[in-house]
Amino acid sequence: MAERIDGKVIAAEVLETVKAATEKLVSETGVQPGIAVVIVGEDPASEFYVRSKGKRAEECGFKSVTHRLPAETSEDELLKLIGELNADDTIHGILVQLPVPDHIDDGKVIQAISPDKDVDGFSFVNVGRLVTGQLGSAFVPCTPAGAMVMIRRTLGTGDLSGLTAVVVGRSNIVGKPMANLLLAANATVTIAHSRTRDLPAVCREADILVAAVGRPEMVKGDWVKPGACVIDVGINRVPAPELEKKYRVVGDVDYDGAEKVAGSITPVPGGVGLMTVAMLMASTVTSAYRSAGLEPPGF
Ligand code: NAP
Ligand code: LUD
Repeated sequence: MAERIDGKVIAAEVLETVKAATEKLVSETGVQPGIAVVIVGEDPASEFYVRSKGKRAEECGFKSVTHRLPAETSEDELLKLIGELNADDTIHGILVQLPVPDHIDDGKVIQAISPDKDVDGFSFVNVGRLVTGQLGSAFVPCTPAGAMVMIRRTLGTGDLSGLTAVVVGRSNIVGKPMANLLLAANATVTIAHSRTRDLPAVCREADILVAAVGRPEMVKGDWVKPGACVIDVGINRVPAPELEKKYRVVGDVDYDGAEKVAGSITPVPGGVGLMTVAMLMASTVTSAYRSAGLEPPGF
């Protein structure tokens, strides 16, 4: 049976480091890290994630501001708010929760955030830094950054030389940055997607298998190489009439099948999702250290 990689435990460790770094920054410079999270519209899942970000930020000792805007907000209004947050010295991290309503161009919104405050790591500057291997100055997207922390803790090393990694999914927020991080760690990386031929065979090659597809329990146990480290990024709500809330959350991996074959595996819920929120706090305290001209802690 595979080792279960516990997102709760690892996220709590990251958050402890953030808290200690915040206390140090405040006592040495008087600067309190500040984060602004913007949500447009009322998607219940986004609302849940944003609430959790606000809670964790307060626990870390940050100034935490959540801007809740109605679904009818115009693109110009949103861009104006971002301009104000860019100019606000008490805010070190800005995040616009995605997706935004269709009438707003998310690309425009993402690029409007100052790269120095882009704790999501979605701006061209931060993507460029990641792709060119300048990890010391990049903000890295929180979900793949969190997945890397889990991989490092599980395999006991940040050097993945000689290991084969397969990332299923090529989105800009998960798949591509994940592949770049694995490459920077010296893994031999394959990116698979909906046009990949014989996906099960490609997955079976992976010492590290990352699923970021958005299809409930698609990756089966017999797609997993014996002993592999399996990272399930998927968050899918599937109908569950027997439950009061009428749905349950499952990943992109068939956990019961995969845990019989894998060496280690992340659960859903309780896995990568918790790391996403913890790494957002890590990036925000990092941003505050940089703005104060100090060397941030490593995560
Ligand atoms: P996305 O933008 O929809 O991208 C999905 C990717 O999967 C695409 O590259 C797509 O290929 C590929 N794909 C779809 N069907 C496939 C199939 N049958 N076989 C092979 N590849 C297939 O999704 P995303 O934003 O990356 O998110 C992926 C999952 O992670 C979702 O469940 C999402 O909810 C979850 N997520 C979780 C967190 C977290 O914190 N845990 C954060 C972000 C996202 P093409 O490019 O060819 O279309
Ligand atoms: N937009 C994200 N949109 C969606 N899971 C998250 C997320 C927490 N700009 C921007 O926060 O990084 C982002 N930046 N994302 N996501 C997904 C994505 C964004 C996903 C899961 C969780 C944030 C989370 O807390 C828990 C878990 O996996 O245990 C609970 C899962 C549940 O729904 O019960």
